[in-house]
Amino acid sequence: MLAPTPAISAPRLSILGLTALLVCALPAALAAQTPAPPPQAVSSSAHTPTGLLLSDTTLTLRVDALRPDVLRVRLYPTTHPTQTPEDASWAVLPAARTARIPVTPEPTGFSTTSLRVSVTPDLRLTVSDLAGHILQSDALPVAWSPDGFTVTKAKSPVDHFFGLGDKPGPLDRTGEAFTLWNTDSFGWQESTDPIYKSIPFFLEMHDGRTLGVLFDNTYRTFFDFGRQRPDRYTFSAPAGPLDYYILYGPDPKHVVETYAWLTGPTPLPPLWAFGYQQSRYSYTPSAQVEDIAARLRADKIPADGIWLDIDYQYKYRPFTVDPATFPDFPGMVHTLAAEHLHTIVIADLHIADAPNQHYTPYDTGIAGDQFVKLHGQNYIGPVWPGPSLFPDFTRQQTRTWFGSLYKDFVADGVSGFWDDMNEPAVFTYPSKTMPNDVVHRIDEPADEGFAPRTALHSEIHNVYGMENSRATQEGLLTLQPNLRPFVLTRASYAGGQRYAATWTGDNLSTWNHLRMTTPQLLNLGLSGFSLSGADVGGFGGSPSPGLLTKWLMLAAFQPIDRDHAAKGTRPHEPWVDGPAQEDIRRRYINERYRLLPYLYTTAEQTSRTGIPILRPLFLEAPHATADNHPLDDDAPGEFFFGPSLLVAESPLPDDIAPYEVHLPPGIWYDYWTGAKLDRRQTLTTRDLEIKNPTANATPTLPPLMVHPALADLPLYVRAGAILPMQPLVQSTEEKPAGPLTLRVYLPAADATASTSSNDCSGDLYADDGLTFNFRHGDYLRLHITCTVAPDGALTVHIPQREGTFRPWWTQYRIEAVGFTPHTSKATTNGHITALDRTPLGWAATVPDTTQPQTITLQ
Ligand code: NBV
Repeated sequence: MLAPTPAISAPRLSILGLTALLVCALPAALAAQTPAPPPQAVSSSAHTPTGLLLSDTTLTLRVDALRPDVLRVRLYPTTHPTQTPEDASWAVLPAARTARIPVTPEPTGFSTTSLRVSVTPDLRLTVSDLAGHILQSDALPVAWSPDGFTVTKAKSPVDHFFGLGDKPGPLDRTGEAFTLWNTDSFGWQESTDPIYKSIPFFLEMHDGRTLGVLFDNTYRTFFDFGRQRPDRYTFSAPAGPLDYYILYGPDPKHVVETYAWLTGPTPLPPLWAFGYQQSRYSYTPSAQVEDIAARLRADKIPADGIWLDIDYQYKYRPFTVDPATFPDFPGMVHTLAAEHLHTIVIADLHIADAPNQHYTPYDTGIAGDQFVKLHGQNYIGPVWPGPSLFPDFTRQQTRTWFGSLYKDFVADGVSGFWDDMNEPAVFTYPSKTMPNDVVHRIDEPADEGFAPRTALHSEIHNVYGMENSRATQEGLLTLQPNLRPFVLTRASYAGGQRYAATWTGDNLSTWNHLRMTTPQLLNLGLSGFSLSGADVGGFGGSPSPGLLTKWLMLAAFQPIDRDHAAKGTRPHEPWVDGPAQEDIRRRYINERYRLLPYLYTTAEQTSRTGIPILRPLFLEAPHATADNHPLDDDAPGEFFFGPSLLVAESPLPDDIAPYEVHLPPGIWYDYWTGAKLDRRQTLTTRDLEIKNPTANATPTLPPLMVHPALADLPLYVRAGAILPMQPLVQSTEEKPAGPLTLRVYLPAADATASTSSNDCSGDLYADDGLTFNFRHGDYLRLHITCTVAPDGALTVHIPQREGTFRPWWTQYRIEAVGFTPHTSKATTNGHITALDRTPLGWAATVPDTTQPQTITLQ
């Protein structure tokens, strides 16, 4: 790890409760920097109503409780007792950043109703829960020098780390070190670091208790989770604020929810964003785009979007269309729309340096002085259009101008926008970005806390891409206030999930890259970015038929499902390898479309709670192992798609050998066959082991062994889940023909089952899929529950609807999996219907009365 030169730990003397602190012996370097105060002049009032504030001659520590389970820690040079650094953030929402609660003072710190904080005389911080478990503690005082600072925390051998966005490598980041500096990284590999995004948020899981840390510093930062020393972890920066937030669980899901409280959740995108997306660098001319659309429809590959990459533009100039290759651009967009396909276009941020050429982005940008500067002039760097200028996105005014550039595309009917190259990538080597001394201006809304000032690129670099996507989103909201924008960004920072979806950049067509998508998308979800995907089939290189098929299968269960490929690679569309491969690929895309009500319901929950769509096993089952290690460490190919569906890809997808599937304890069903798997014994045995390590009454259940064929992807559903599903459509704009299915996976009916096995419920959310009308009540939400009687009868309760939205269905089809009928009849509101046999179980179709309904299958 390239840590900043550290290491001055000024000896300090302070005890909470004392109002006067002694002046320390300052190391020469720091003493030279800091004006020496008169002896005994520095004082601290230690306790504050919301935390503590401790100063000595060199440093001031401030800890505030934002909520009982959220702390903010700041440390800064003591230049003047009342002088505090700028209290500002691009990541943290103003309301969360400024939230405070009263705390209870304690001799060495304070407590809240969840946490106890204590500080040693040398300003080392320890955070415990109220039962006395140490959750986090500084192993060393902060090392602070003119070259930066390092925070060093104690790490135990059973600590596990997650987060930091889509950095390559395993899901569990223990033993690794990372640099955060947004970097264009074509063809990155497992060991490549940094890549495109900087999300300085991580979760630390220790013996079943989870904490989150957001280190809100936009400079090039460093994280070491035990690589240098297995008993320590560190985070550091060369400059900028030492400002971090501690989020306590103990449940990891609670930490993720709290992170959404702090930085905002991923908003609900338009429904079409969950459809299959077809992309390529580049479909051109427009006739080829129309051919692709026609083939998708002819081959009955459900799809919702076609993406245009940089070649549709005139001379690669953003916000232009090449009239030679796209002579009737609006006409083409309308042709696609008639096929229920959305057009999504790339619009990079770099503005061609093209004076006197009627290039509006340049002309208006120059007129409004919208670009970043170097040595007093507009900075010009080479990118796709040649010499280019770079908008000054940390100015609200510049974002407004940039956002207005989308006007013509919006008028043409373009639905979504793709912000690429926004690290920012510049064709200058070796930095691949603009110089660190480029000058940005900060002029942000007052509640974000920034004083209007200039800032060097070294401070702004990591937020530049996020602010670009913010400009895009804000622009679209201004142009179409009631339409949900869809923006895809490559670079971002913590909190960037508020503005855009993301993808993992330029991956490669290799089996290893397919494998890496799982930990990447899981860590992105844990880091706030729920709406994410990886280029399906791999961007660089040409996938073999089997690899492309597997990739399309897996991506059907990822939040964004976009097939994309680089120039010069072989075609990637689902039909390219003949009917046998295409059939498999279509089958999985079809399944995604059948599951859209489940996916959309999950996404809507994400937009309120921050719990991601794609979830590691430990998020749903944090105590699935005897020693509380995350089950994911045993099952690297597995993940939850929403709350109830578990995808079990092979840990080595190119290997045709059998592999182990580790299911969290409980009853599970095979999604494809409806077969029931009882894994409850695992919990019982492990419980016994924890309580009495010598007890060995029942052997622990071994993992399942599976050996799927190329066309099979093992999927499991937890007992008690209700999956809302719909008839197959070719696009999300098509009205499904038939009932809404509520597929009920029967819970255990026996008394010995654990409570979670007995829980039987599911959610359903629907709205118009496009507008913000849901904010005014125009949505439908149901929390459906079910029970199994001792005689095996299944009763499903559909409660009173929430919201005014009238959905497409008029009937429910209750499909019971794991159910044995006695009379083969269903009763609802006094009406009796016959059950019919389905491939997975038994079903009854009943009208949706729009009123509360109780349906009993027996
Ligand atoms: O715009 C072209 C590509 C794009 O297809 C890809 O998805 C981006 O990650 N872009 C990078 C620029 C050039 C890549 C070689």
